[in-house]
Amino acid sequence: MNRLAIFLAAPLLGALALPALALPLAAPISSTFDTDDDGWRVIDVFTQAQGDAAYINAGQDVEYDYKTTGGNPGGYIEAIDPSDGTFLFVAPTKFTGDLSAYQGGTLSFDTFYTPNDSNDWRGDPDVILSNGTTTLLWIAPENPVGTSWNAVSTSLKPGAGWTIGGLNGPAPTAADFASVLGSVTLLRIRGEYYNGVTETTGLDNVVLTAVPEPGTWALMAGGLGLLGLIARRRR
Ligand SMILES: [Ca+2]
Ligand SMILES: [Ca+2]
Ligand SMILES: [Ca+2]
Repeated sequence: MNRLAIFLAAPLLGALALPALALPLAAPISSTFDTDDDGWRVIDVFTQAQGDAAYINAGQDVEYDYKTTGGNPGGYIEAIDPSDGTFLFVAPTKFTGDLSAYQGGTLSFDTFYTPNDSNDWRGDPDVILSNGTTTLLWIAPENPVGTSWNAVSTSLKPGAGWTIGGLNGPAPTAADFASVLGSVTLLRIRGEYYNGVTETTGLDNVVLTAVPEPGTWALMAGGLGLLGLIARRRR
């Protein structure tokens, strides 16, 4: 292509590439508890059997507190262990439905519990994600350490430590993630961290983030390259 052709073609190609720069990347879904509890609930289940259907699906609502300060930053929610069963934070509906756009993305949240003993209770998953048929569980390699806010994060893809149906279940495939994320019916986050009816657990900054597909990056890079070419040619 000679220089004249590039000069003529570049603006056209640039215009075609511009939409790629704005390819819709699903916006993060988040609860920062800045103004209220954002529709979260806390449930207590009266069994500790890992992966048991009741453990995953059932539970009884218990009271918890919305705090306007002391979060990371601002407001957060906090629950006091209500029984010797397991208690969990239950996400509102915005964290359910078709979340396919978040496959391969990350789920992160901040938590603390007090008193803190990072070796104390490892019997419950940190995250439960289900479509009502297949349930994915994830537990961090270690419990949070210390009584101040801890950042916890996992990836929604194979190889990130998820299991199916129980903490000792098989590892999910990409197809399993696609199935669950296609119609999420529940997202629950761990509250139970300490053996005995002892702990107070806080939750803040729950964020579901999509990551661009490799193809998106390529298109963006291509678009940027064309814009650079146009800029050079116009000088
Ligand atoms: Ca907050
Ligand atoms: Ca408990
Ligand atoms: Ca406890």
